[in-house]
Amino acid sequence: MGWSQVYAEALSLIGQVEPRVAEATRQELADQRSSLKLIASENYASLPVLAAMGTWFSDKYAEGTVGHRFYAGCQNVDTVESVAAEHARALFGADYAYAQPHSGIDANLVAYWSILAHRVESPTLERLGAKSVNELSEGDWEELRLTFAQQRVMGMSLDVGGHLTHGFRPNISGKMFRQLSYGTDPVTQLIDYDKLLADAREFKPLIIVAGYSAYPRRVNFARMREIADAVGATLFVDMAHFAGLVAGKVFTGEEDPVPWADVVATTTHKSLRGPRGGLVLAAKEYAADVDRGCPMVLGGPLSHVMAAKAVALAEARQPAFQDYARRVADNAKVLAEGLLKRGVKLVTGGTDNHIVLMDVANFGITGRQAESALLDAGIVTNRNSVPNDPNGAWYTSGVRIGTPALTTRGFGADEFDRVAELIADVLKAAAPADSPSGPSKAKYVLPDGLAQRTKAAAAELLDAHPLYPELQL
Ligand code: DSN
Repeated sequence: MGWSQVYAEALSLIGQVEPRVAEATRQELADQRSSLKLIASENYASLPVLAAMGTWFSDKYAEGTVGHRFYAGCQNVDTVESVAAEHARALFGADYAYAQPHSGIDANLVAYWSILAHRVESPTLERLGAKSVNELSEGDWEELRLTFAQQRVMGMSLDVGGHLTHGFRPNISGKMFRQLSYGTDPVTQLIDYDKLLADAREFKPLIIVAGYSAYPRRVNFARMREIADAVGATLFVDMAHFAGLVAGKVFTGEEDPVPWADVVATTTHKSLRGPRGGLVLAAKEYAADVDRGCPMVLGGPLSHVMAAKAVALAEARQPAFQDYARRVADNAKVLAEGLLKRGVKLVTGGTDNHIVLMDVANFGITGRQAESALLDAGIVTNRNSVPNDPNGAWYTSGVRIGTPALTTRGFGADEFDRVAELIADVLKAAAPADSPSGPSKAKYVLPDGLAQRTKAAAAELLDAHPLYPELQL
């Protein structure tokens, strides 16, 4: 029985219970097949990874850790969690790996609470001669809670590509910590490490967070380590976006966060090309506290997803993954150069990771209009603010794109140059629609036929690189 029959049978079974879900699942495949997926944080997991997620492991509770569960009968969950952690340790050269986080935000919460436990809770318990928080008097507990609330974190500014979970108010990290952002140089738009060090000396953070979700450049983690050491901070790296480039040995030496950071968190579904989920890597001193992630901040582990993480991490240890990661970075450069030569302005003037951040203001449209016009033309992206964005975080002046997904489909330099041409043509032709109060910031107009012509051109590229060719669905 081939993959087609397996999935056809599965969809038929689903359809017998809820046809709308079966139909939406089929349609999602059709939509993903027929559009240029350029969302920098998305990818296509392999069929073995997808298959590993759809099993009866979903039915098992397994709170606790390998060999130390709060439920009986977890021997098979122990196997998949151990295998996932074993692959993660080997792939990234980490002392310790924790495969339970359900998402990137969850992984970051595990990281924060492991650091708070290690740096704040443990010394307090030791000072008071207590073995656990349950032994503290009401007064000591209250004092410890207030001490948690006084801790400080420094993270990259949202305006220049940081992430909400790096201490910003809409996320719980901003409510847990006092936060100070670090930014980029106004001219080069690159991280200003000297200013970061000077600010860190003043602010004295417990934690410095390195990592980004919309910064198209590499980070020098050795320099981040020096800065953290200079102020006594723990270095936490959120590599959710670029984990695939670390796994694939594109980022090595000072650009590989794992040897420099105390704790590293990631998602598994972006450039790493695994199932939707999270992972935490830690230096030995933090391992025991990371292990307390469930039930500290996580619900029971999703064992079916841990099984899929194990499969994806095994794939990422194959030589072919290093080739993939190199192509992701090479393709991003081609995409950036293709856009630049066609008059599209890019934040930082280019890229050296998998992200390209376009500033569309000079076309007289907002990021939101650009995102919608591109979608109309079969190109899926997401709008994103650019440094000092006059249009704010909702309309924005930027559009973020990336190469991981289309590289998985087999796109190379020629295809990405053509993609750049299609994008540039749409951006140049798009214009704000009129609204009763003047030019709209959301609605746009495109010349007749352009969206259809772009879709047809995209279809030529996509048809030459089919998605899941094994599936005749
Ligand atoms: N949603 C992820 C991204 O698109 O970068 C980050 O949370």
